[in-house]
Amino acid sequence: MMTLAIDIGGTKLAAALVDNRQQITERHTLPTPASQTPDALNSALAELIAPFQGRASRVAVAATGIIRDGVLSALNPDNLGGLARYPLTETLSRLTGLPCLAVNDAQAAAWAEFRALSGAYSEMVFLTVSTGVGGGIICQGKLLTGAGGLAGHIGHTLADPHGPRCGCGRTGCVEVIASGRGIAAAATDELQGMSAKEIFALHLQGHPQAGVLVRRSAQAIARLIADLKAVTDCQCVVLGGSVGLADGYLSLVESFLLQAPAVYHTPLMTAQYQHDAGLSGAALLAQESGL
Ligand code: ADP
Ligand code: BMX
Repeated sequence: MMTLAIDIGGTKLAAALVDNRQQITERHTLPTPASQTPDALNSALAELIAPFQGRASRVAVAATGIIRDGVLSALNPDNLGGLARYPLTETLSRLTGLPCLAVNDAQAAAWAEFRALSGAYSEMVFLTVSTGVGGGIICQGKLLTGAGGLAGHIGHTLADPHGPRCGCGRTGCVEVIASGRGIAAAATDELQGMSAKEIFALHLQGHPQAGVLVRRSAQAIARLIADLKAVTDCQCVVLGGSVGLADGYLSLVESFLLQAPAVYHTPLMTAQYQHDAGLSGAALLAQESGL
């Protein structure tokens, strides 16, 4: 049975066919529409899934934002604005004629990565450092989604009370400092206007100012991991997202984490599904739910 898996991120949209053995047979990506309106997302989704029409028997979506009863609401409207209550599963069922399951992108990725660890751990956290900073928490082998879908939104815990204001309405969240958007927003002088990808590439070439921005991000993530260790006593943390997977980022986070007392240390790993963790996790959850 084929699943049409869709990943809606703040920067890119991805769709793929996933079979029951989690093999991804085809993948298409599109930029997330810059015009943050329901109509723009409707059109982008229609374009994204067009090549897959009639080729799957269910749809599984991993999406940035809080997902409650198949409805998407942005926690940080700067990342995916204009979508106070976007009817995600209803829209995709209408477009495809198929049943649809939707889950937060980082929660979905956490499930895929937990399954990939084949029962080695029962307590783990997945962390995506991407357009935003998202998370998925596995507790006693179960994915936490919370009463209303908010569980795991660890990018919106405090990194710096004197930091910049976050799009979610709070001040100094981890996301506003460590995310791709946060890295780009803090750039000054010749780095101003560059994306996190460009800044990261310069950091790898030894650019000192770019290095400061990347280390500021990695340090905020390391502090977050120490907090998560204290809250969940997780046996490992898995890192994903394009910043999280970038060359050398995990080792930087590790070096900052090692500066904390040993009780806060936990093994760090890169996502086995790499950039496909959200797609794979949504497909797995749909399969396991018997949709
Ligand atoms: P999404 O948030 O849509 O899931 P990504 O995981 O690709 O998408 O994250 C997008 C962010 O990652 C952007 O801020 C982008 O500039 C940054 N980025 C993309 N590629 C890289 C890279 N190779 N190295 C560092 N940052 C990257
Ligand atoms: C934000 C929030 C989370 C999401 C995280 C990573 C919105 C729109 N999104 O904290 O739900 O999991 O970003 O999202 O409020 P990504 O787009 O970076 O993958």
